[in-house]
Amino acid sequence: MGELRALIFDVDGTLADTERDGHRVAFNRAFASEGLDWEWSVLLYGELLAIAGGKERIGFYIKEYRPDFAPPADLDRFIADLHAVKTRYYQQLVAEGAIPLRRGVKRLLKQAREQGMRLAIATTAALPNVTALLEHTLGLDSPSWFEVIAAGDIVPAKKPAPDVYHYVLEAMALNARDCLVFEDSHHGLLASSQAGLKTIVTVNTYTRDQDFSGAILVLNHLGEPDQPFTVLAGNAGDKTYLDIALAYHLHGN
Ligand code: XBP
Ligand code: MG
Repeated sequence: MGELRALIFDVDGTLADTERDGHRVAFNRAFASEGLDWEWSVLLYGELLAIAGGKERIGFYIKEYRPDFAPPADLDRFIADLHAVKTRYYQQLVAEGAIPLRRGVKRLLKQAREQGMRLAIATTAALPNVTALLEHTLGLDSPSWFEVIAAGDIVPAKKPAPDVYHYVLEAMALNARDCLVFEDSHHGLLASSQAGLKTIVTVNTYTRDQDFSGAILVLNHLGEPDQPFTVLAGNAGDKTYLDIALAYHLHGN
C-alpha cells in the first residue's frame, strides 16, 4: 500500500457538468455558424458521449449518422477546423459563467492544496477548454494549482485507454498506488482502473446508469457540510461529504 500523495481529476462531468449545457451547445453553435444543419439533442448527445474527444465525436457522427453528407477531400482538416470553431463557442459559454463547478469540488481542491496534496488533471477535452473552465470558476491562477494538466491530444489513444493516466503518473514520477482519481463515467473509470488507479466516481445525469463496479466509492456528488452526498456504492462510513480525511481513509482500505 502506497501513501496518498496526489489526487487526479477528470474534468468533464467531474469538476463541472460541462457536457449538456456546455460542449453540446458549443457543438451546435459551431454547426450552425458553419452552415451545417446538424443539431445534437440532449438525447443524441448522450449516445455520442460513447466517443471520447470532440474531434473524434464529430468524425463518428458523420460516419454513423450522416450518410447523406458528402465529405470534403481533407476530412481531418474539416473536422479540426469545425472543432476549433466549437472550442471558441465553448470558451464563450464558460466566460459567461454558464458552467459552474459541481458541488464540493472547490472545497476539496482548496483543502487538498492547504494540506500539500499534489494535484493533476487527466482529461480527453482540449487544453484551452480546460484552462478556460478553471480560470473562470477557480481564478486566473488556478491552472497552476495542478502540477500536470494532461489534456486533448497529449496522448493519441483517448479514454477509455489508460494512456492519459500513464502520462500523468510518469510526469509526476508517482506510482498508481500513491494516487486517487475522480471520474464521472464508465469510460473514465475504465481508463483509470486499467492504469491501476483507485477511483471515486461522482455520477451525473448522463452517467448514473453506467457500470461502476471497479470504483472504490460511487457518489451522487462530493457533498458539502450542509449538503450531504448519497452513497450509491461503496462505504463512506459516517461521512457525509468527501474531504481529505475520507480520501486518506478510502485510499488506505
Ligand atoms: C470528455 C470528452 C470531451 C468533451 C469535449 O471526456 O469526452 O470530448 O466532451 O471536449 P472525459 P473537446 O470527461 O472522460 O475526459 O471538444 O474539447 O474534445
Ligand atoms: Mg468525464
